[in-house]
Amino acid sequence: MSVRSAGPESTTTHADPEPGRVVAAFGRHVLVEDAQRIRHRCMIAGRRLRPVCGDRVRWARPTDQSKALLVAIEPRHNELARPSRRGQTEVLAANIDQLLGVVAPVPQPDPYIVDRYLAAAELMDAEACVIVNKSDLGDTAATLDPDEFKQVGYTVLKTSADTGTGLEPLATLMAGKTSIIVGQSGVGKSSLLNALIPGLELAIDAVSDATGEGKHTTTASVLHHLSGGGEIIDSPGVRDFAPPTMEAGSVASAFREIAALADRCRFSDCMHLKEPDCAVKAAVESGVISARRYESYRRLVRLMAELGSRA
Ligand SMILES: Nc1nc2c(ncn2[C@@H]2O[C@H](COP(=O)(O)OP(=O)(O)OP(=O)(O)O)[C@@H](O)[C@H]2O)c(=O)[nH]1
Ligand SMILES: [Mg+2]
Ligand SMILES: [Zn+2]
Repeated sequence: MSVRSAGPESTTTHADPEPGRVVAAFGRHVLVEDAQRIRHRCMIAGRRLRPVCGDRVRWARPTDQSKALLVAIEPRHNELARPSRRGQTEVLAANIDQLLGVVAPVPQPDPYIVDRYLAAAELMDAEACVIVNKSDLGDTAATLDPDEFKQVGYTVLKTSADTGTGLEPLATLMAGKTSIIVGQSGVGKSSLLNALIPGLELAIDAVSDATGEGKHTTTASVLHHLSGGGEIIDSPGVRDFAPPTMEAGSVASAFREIAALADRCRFSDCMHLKEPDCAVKAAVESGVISARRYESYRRLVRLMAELGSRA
C-alpha cells in the first residue's frame, strides 16, 4: 500500500506537515493525536484520502483561522475491512495487532459471526481472542460453545465488566498491543473498557427488553490508550460481519484447522466440499474438526462465491 497524498503537502495557511495518529474518524473530519497525545480536529485534504481509526498520518497545523488538515496516510500494516453494501470494501480500522471478539449470554451469541471475525484476523495477520463477557449472567452454552475456539488455539477469556472477573488477564492480553474490540451491540465492549481504563466514561446502554438486542450505543471507532502501554479501539456493535470479498479458494486459509490439513488432500486445489480423498472432510467425520466450524467454512465459501458474482 502506498502513501496516499492529496496534492501539495504544505500551503500558505498551514505549517509543515507532522506525524500523527487517527484516533477517530467521522466521515469528512477526523481526530488526530499529535506526539504529545493532544487531539486535533482535522479536515481531510481531498476526497481520495479515506483515513480510518488507527491510521498513521501526516497533518498540518493551521497558521491562520483555517482548520488543521490531514494531508497524507502512511502505508498501512493491515486493515480490518468488510464488504460494503455497494459491493466494495469498507475499511473499519488499520494497523491492528490483535482482535478481541466479544460475546455474552445476552444478546444471544452467534458462533458463525465469531468465526468470521477470527477469519478476518487470520487474513489480516492479526492475533485473535474470544472474550465471553457477562459471565455473572451465566454461560453461552445454549448457542455458543467457547471450547470450539479454544480447541483450535484461540485464547478464550471469561470476563464480567460488572464483577471484575477476568479483567486482569484481559489487561495482560492487551498490554503493549494495538487491539480492536468487536462484537454485537450490547455485549459490553464499552463497559469492559470503562472497567479497565480509569477515568474513561464511555456511554453504555442496556440491551432492549423488547428485542433482546443492543442499542448501538457506540457510533464510531475510537482509540484509547492503556495505562500499562498499548491501545484499544472501541468499535460500534454490528449485526453481521464478513471479511472482504476474496476468492472462494482462499477461505480455507482463514480457518486455521482446515488450512493445517489442506496439504493432505488428494487435490492441491481441494475446496474440501465434494472432492474425494479430502483430509478435511475425513477430519470432520472423525470429530477432529468441529462439524460446526466446518459448516461455517462452507457458509463463508458460499458467501464469497455470491459476493464475487455480484461484483
Ligand atoms: N450483567 C452484566 N452486564 C453487563 C456486563 N458488561 C456490560 N453489561 C451491560 O450490558 C449493556 C451493554 O453494554 P455496552 O458496554 O453499552 O455494550 P457495547 O458492546 O459497547 O454496545 P454497543 O456500543 O451498542 O456496540 C449495559 O447495560 C451494560 O451495563 C457484564 O459483565 N455483566
Ligand atoms: Mg459500546
Ligand atoms: Zn480437502
